[in-house]
Amino acid sequence: MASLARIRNAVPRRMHLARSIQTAADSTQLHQDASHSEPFTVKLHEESFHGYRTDTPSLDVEVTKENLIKWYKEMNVIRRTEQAADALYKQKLIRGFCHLAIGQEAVSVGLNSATTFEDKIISSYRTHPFVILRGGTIKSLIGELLGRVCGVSKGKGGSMHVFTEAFQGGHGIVGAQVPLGAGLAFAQKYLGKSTATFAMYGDGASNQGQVFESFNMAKLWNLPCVFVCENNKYGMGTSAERSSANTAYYTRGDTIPGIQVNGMDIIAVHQATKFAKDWVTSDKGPLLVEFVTYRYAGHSMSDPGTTYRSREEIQRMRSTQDPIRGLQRYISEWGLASEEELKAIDKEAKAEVDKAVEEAKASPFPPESELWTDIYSAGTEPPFMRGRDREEIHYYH
Ligand SMILES: Cc1ncc(C[n+]2csc(CCOP(=O)(O)OP(=O)(O)O)c2C)c(N)n1
Ligand SMILES: [Mg+2]
Repeated sequence: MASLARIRNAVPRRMHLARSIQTAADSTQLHQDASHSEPFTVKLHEESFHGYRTDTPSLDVEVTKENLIKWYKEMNVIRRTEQAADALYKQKLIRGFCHLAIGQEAVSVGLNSATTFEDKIISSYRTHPFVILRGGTIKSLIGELLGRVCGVSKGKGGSMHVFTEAFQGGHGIVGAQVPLGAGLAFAQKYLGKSTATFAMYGDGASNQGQVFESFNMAKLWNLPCVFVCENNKYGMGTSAERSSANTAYYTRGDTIPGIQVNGMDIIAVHQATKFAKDWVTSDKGPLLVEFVTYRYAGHSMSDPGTTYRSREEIQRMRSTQDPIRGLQRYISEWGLASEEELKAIDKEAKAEVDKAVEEAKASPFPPESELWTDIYSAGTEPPFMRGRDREEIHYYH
């Protein structure tokens, strides 16, 4: 139990790994409990959070072995899936846009870990992980990327337009999802629900007028909206420093308080998300949360990702900040699983993804008749619609 845990305030143990922010747990206490099935407390590094107009979340976090292993598995599955997407794109089996979130797995998995499917999450086009985490399957995600009928959007949306009942998309217009998120939060408040909306946007999107307009309305109406800035340091080929006069994104809500979070540490992301959900569902109004993270790959598949930053920078981030390796180190160090067990989880994740890829490839492309469906809600269609040229006309009635 948490109360049994002896929390260590001392300097974190792995300073030499140069992770800017770390967690530390009481390994003595852990070794006394061979099953590790009881919750235990870890202490986050004191630099895990920064606050603006608010106190920061507690650095003491209660976790369980089951949760840590689950997050490790989810992050592995997500990375393997995105690596598979990368390969399928290079084989020209995925066409059009494709944006990968490799390196940013702690944000999606951590956010999901502290929310329920009743909460709303809406984001941009870098959203493959949320399909897997929130009700979709690896097959339905890959199928969508391949444009097949088994895809979450029946193969008609592609990489940027993925939705599930518990994930509100999947939006290609930079920043457009932020006012939509405020609208979702408005509905939650209007319907008297005790749930939260997480409206996500990037460092690049953060300078848009519609983002500030959404902040203003959410504050005026005290909406249960968490505005989540996923600061992966770049908007396409432009660094945050070159695009934003103020790169402390968590301070940019004016009267809306904010917290900055180490987005490479899943335990910090989990704790911050819990804090944010509690905040907005206790009628305190909106909150800004900035997750500081890093994208390893290029902006999209057409960007090698190395013309506006050095290879050394990417390599340094990979070797010192990687969210999966970071959690792996904690799990090993705290004696929760052996190296072999962790390797087996990764192997299983790869096999699961390989199988899903084969199944998705076997799914057919949608028939042409599908071009005319899912545009209007049933019964509200116009008499006819024009297609790609004048001669192509589809009559609904
Ligand atoms: C309104 C609009 N302007 C420009 C673009 C082109 N565009 C696509 S992504 C992007 C950069 C966004 O960067 P950021 O918000 O940091 O998100 P990230 O890609 O890093 O996740 C731009 C300018 C767009 N899709 N929509
Ligand atoms: Mg960005």
